[in-house]
Order: sequence, then structure tokens, then C-alpha cells
Amino acid sequence: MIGRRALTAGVVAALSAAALVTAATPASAATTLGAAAAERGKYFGVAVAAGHLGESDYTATLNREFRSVTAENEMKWDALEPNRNQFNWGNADRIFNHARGQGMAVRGHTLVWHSQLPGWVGGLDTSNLRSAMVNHINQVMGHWRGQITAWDVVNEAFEENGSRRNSVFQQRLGDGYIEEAFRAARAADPNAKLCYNDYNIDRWDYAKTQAVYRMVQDFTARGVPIDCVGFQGHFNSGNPLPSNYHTTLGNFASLGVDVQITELDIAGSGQTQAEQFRGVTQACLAVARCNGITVWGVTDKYSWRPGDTPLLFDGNYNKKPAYDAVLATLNGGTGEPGPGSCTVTYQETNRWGDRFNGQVTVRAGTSAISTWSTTVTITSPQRVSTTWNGTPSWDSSGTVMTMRPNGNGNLAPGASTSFGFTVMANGNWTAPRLGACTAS
Ligand code: 9MR
Repeated sequence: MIGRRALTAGVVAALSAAALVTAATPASAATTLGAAAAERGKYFGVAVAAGHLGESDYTATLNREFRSVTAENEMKWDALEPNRNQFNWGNADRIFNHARGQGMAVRGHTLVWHSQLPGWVGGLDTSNLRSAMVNHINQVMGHWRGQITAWDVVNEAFEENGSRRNSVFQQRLGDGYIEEAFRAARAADPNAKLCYNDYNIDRWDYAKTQAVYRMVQDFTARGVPIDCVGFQGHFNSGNPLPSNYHTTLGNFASLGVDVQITELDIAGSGQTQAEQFRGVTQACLAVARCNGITVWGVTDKYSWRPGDTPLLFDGNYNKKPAYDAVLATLNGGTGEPGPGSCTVTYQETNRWGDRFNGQVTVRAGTSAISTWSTTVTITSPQRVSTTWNGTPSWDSSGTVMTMRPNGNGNLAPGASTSFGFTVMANGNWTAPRLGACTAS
């Protein structure tokens, strides 16, 4: 009876409770994003802000998980050349040196962009703007010559309808400015890959995507130097990952350029968000010329849109379900429960002054299963006083409970069951930890 009451309460609590999902991964699988991507021949990178490098959790997460770095703002025109021909390298070098010190690659972002442009640029006439643009490219690329893997040479030059954005560069220099920038960039650092970078070019049947595609097609046909296209990947519910994303990446790659996911962040939470991150990762894995993925920040707390919680680590640097999905996908799985597999999710469903109820949902993968097993580890001096809908067994310490079915082992593909338990807190309110779920 206590079980029925707890499970009913759990339906309400589940709406707000954070879920911890543990999916089975092969024992030999890489345990970080950077290592897992490297095993697939790709990089996994992140945008970094110099101001956070002194925060130990931030830097520990950065160093552990990522193998490529983009400066979130520090290599932009206003940061590097606030006055004409007067360059400030301090914050950009701080990021660059940190990354190189860790053996990470560095992406350069960005040379020619209408935004974060110092005021003096807007006041220049045509010939002065042309020489200022070429000088900026020469100085900035020259500063790190041979040491930056790819540069976003031109950023966001198109409108949504596929026309050219009416920037100061477009107004003064005309359509040819993009080509001029790429030619100058090739001369300034012949070893860097030169990318055109933009957002909303993910859906193949979209005017802006088509316009950028035609430009790249024209450049490659005429021998204008271009090596890669950056797909920023800022997705949200109004602008979700399109179903033909894979087609888009593949069609650009067929032009003979690399493709890179350069600023990935996806609004949302839980499995809905994880699903979209999984889709992006699968698409990059499926296109040989997709070099890698960069997420636009380490933690939700410093995201440029923090309310969207769009990144892989939460504000406390905990791995989110989206992280697990990306890692599992990079490790060769689909990121979804596979045949004969199951996943487990924990929720606290009720709490009193001395105890709480926990509920674990066991979900079958893409095949039916006839039995399952998972572990629940509590923290001493906690004690489990009751369980329901499962058959428990205990290790000698009394803190690790292995749970097997109690008449609820048969699950159709994707179906779930739940078991529950009451934990006497004895002063310790640490949430139980789940082991991997195994099934057959
Ligand atoms: O994340 C960057 C944020 O800190 C800046 O305030 C903002 C200013 O424009 O730029 C953000 O980064 C942008 C990137 O440079 C280009 N693509 C869109 C990104 C998000 O706005």
C-alpha cells in the first residue's frame, strides 16, 4: 500500500524533479567528449571567455572534456583593434596560451563581421575601409600565424531571405568584399583553414542556406580560397534542428569544403534537449568532411542566453542528459538504448522529516526485454526501510542495493516500469546513485 501512495505522489513530483539518467556504454568507451570525438577522427571544442579561466571548476571542466577552443569574444575586431592599427592581444593571448598549453587546437573567431565592430571602422570611406580590413586580417592572422587551425574569415554576411546583409563592408566595398577578405586571409596565414560562418543555414530548403551554398559553389568554381563552412547551430523550440540537417552538411561537403559545427547550443532540458544534441552529433559523424563540433560555452551559467540552459553542463558543472547523449553517440552507439538494453531514471517522490521515497523508472531499449537489473547506492548512515515493485539484494556494507524484477521484468520496446523504496535519512539527505541498467 505504501508503494501505491508513493507512486501516485511521484507523478506530481516527477513534473519538477530533476532526473538522473544512466545509459549503458561499452566498457572500453572513451570517457570525455574530446577523447571520444578524437577516436572518430573529429574534434570536440568549446567557446571560452578569458574572464572565467580563474574559476577552478570552469577550467577543470574545460581541460578535461575539450580538445579545441574558440574565444567567445576576445578575438573579435572591437577587442583586438579598438583604435585603428592599435592592437590589444592580452585577453586573446590568455585564451590562446591556455589552450595551446593544454595541447588543444584553437579556432579563430572572427575577422570580418558587422557586429562588435569598433566605431572608427564605420567612419571610413571605401579605400580606407578596404585597407583597414586587409590590415586587420594581416595583423590578427599574422599574430598567431601557423598556430590556428581554422579562422571564421567572414561571419554572418547574409540576411534570412538570402540577400546580402547591408553591413558597412557591403555598403562601401560591394559584393566583392567577402572574396577580398578570403584572398587576404590565405596570404596572411596559408596554414589556416578559411571558413565562412553563419547561423540559420542548417535547413537545406531555406533561402539563406541556398544563398551561402551558391556563394561557396561560386568560390570553389573560380578558385577563390575557401576551405570550410561553419554552421553555428544556435537552436531553440522556434528554430529546432531541421530534419534535413544531414543533407545540408553533406551537400556543402560535396562542394569540396569541410564543414564544422561552430557555436552549438540548444535551448531546453532533459531528454528533449538530449535528442537534439544527439541529432547534431550523428549528422557530423555521418559526414566525413565534418571536422568537429564546438559548443558555445562550458556551462549554462555563463551562456549568452542562460535562461535557455542550452549547454552540456549545468550551472554547477554537472553533466546533463545532453552530455550523456553526445558522449554515447561519439562512442559509437546511437545514444539511444540499444537492443537488449535498458536505461534507468531516478526521482525523489516524497520527503518527510526523517525519510524520503525514491522511485526508479526502468525503460527498455529498442528491443523487448524479459529481465533487468540495476544498482542503487545510498550513503551511510542512510538505510532502506521498505521497497516495492522489485526484488532487492544487498552487498555486505548495506549501501548497495541490486534490484531485479518482481513480476515486472517483461517490457516491450521503449516500455517502462518503476520500483520504489524508502530511505531513512539518519541525518544524511544525499540522493541515491544509480548504476548502469543491464537487460536481457
Ligand atoms: O556569445 C557572444 C556574446 O558573449 C556576445 O555578447 C555576443 C555579441 O554579439 O556575441 C556572442 O557570440 C556570437 C558569435 O560571436 C557569433 N554568432 C552568434 C553568437 C551569439 O550571439
